[in-house]
Amino acid sequence: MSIVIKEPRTVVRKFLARPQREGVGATVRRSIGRFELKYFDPFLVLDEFSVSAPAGFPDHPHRGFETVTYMLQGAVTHEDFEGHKGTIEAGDLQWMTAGRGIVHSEMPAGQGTQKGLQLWINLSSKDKMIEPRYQEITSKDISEAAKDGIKVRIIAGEALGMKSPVYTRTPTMYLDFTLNPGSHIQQPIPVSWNAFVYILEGEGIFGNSRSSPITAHHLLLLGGSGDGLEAWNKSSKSLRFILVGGEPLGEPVVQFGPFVMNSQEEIDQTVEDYENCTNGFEKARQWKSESTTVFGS
Ligand code: FJE
Ligand code: FE
Repeated sequence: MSIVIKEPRTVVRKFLARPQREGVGATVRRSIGRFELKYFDPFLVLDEFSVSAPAGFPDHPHRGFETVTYMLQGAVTHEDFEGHKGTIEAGDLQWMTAGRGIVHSEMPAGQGTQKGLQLWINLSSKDKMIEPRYQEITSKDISEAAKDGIKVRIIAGEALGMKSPVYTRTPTMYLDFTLNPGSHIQQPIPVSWNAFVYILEGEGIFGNSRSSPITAHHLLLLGGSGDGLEAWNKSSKSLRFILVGGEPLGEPVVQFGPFVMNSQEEIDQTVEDYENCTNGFEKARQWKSESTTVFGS
């Protein structure tokens, strides 16, 4: 392999994400955002979600961060208070910058179980009140590279010489790796960034080739220095995991549910804005999603 990592990162903490209830009747395996790991700067939440109709995530607001939804199986329809509506299917991505305010619903679109990952990325104080924006990328437009038994889908950032078209306001990398049995990767990560691995399928060895294999639904925090990740698939099945990294913001975080600001005053203001439908929440006044109209009381 041509890329050489001088100082591979090691696994410093490991968490198993167990299923818990979220939204209305939905199940999430929450790794980042749970009590023991409230924040991993700039990441607020990582949920591996599983939802079947009529369960879902009906009308709710967001302010101050981005949500990144990456579908693994089935489809989810989202609908927002500005009339933006769309369905993302397996392999598709929705990168939503909530900024000053979004109110939306996220509901299953197909039969059976819909599965995916939702990552919440914090915005810096200067970006918290920006205009909301969507970047929606269908599976066929996600850059993919393959080499030596490794396949990587580049959701954000760069790998194996390929780049993602996604613009990340908080500098972020997000890679979906599949390693065939016997393969090995070396992936550069900026030294000053926080980075983690979340395993989706199979079992892998991370950081040190002599360490024990780690299985699906585990989150691994990678050591705070080092210039990359080394990982091995020494098993007989394929290994799939995501590698996510981001530049820490180093700012105070005050969270109240789906509102994430820098101070309690800003949270109080946000609650007021949401209640009064002001400062970005104007269109929340009359709005109700079609999905709620169908399923709701
Ligand atoms: C929620 C605020 C929220 N994990 N994974 C409060 F934003 C949500 C929420 C989600 C969510 C949605 C999808 Cl599609 C996937 C998710 C949280 O919408 F459930 C609560 N309680
Ligand atoms: Fe949401």
